[in-house]
Amino acid sequence: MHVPPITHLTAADPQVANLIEAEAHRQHDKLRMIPSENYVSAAVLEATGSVLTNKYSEGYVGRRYYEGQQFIDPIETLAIDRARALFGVEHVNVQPYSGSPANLAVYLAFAQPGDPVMGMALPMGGHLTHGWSVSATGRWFRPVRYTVDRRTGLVDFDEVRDLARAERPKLIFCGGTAVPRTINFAAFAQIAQEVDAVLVADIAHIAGLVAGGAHPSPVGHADVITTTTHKTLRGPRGAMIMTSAGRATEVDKAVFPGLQGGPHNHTTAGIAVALNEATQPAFRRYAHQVVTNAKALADALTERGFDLVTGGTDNHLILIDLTTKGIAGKPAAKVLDLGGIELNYNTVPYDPRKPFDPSGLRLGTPALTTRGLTEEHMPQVAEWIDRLVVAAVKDDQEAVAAVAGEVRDLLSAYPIPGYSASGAG
Ligand code: DSN
Repeated sequence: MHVPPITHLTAADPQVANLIEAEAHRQHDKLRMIPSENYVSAAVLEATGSVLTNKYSEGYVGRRYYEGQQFIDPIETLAIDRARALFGVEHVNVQPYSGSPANLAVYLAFAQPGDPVMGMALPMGGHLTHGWSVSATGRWFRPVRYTVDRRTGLVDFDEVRDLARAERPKLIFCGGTAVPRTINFAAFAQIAQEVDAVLVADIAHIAGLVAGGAHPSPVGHADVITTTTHKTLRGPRGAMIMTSAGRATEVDKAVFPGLQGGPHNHTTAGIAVALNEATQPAFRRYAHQVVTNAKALADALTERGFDLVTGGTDNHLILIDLTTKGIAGKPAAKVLDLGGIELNYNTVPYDPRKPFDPSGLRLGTPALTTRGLTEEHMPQVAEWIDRLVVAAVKDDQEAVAAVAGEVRDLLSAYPIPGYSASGAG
């Protein structure tokens, strides 16, 4: 059952309550390997589900448009101060509703409609908001897209430099959603300086690794850093923009009143709690374990003949090209889910297939590491993935059910916040 029990909701709206209970159960029984997902702590859950959701607070600390901010201002101040200390930055805006609005605010702050803006192409591992055509950022600005090297799968800085010199983008985004390797912030910064562009490091995926010292920090290289708060950072669904004192006003004005109304105060409190958790030695160990697990899993998958984009990983994320396995990403992902392993189908660089039916799988270790799994478990996880991909090719439903049972058995020893298998609150 859900922990804490959702008794009021069960009485008031059993339909919604039952769906939440079912989702909590699902999150307990599945090996959750979508690399952008995690389990927040019980403390973050409580902050997010609190009365703070009742309050409007347009404006910033000490400068609000509504009364009654006696407790909201200190909460937002705590979140800001904790983020500043954790990441070592001068200014933080904790109000963006999520990653896409955070990135949009950066466009609003530092570019004009029609300006050239540069980012990694979505099929190469970038994000929609880095100028992809279906996003407002690709429609209202003039996107310039860099790729990755066809052979290595890595960013080709000669290409980035040549494009930047030719197109003179106002913004250069680095980071993405399917980047399995360390981001070379210094190399991007050198190019951005040369063409007088604002360098934006989108560290949504790796923020927890940066905070925990398991990935180099963009601070000192990027002019602006955006991140969601709910991926490796293990907070509630939200976002932050970090920058220098000199760019603070432009960023803050872009978030409010430029794009948003009242901040989600319950989220701000959850972010503050998560940031405090991220300063603890246990979080540092967690961040390093995420990477250790991902590397161990990448090795075990490679031994089983899986073709990994870039040949492995430096962070929390692995991108598999399934072409050699004789199955596309989507049907494989669906069977893996039935077999207890939740991940997502994904394009791989230079994918000959369509984005809605691509060649790859994207998976990662943030959530299973939160549960307590270590590198010793990764050969078993690779074996399950292998069996499920074979089962998908052969349409072997018995094999799928067998793996799902084994996954459940293992996970029963690794509790999650928010759910109790025994029913004990
Ligand atoms: N949806 C996020 C991810 O899965 O990477 C990016 O926005």
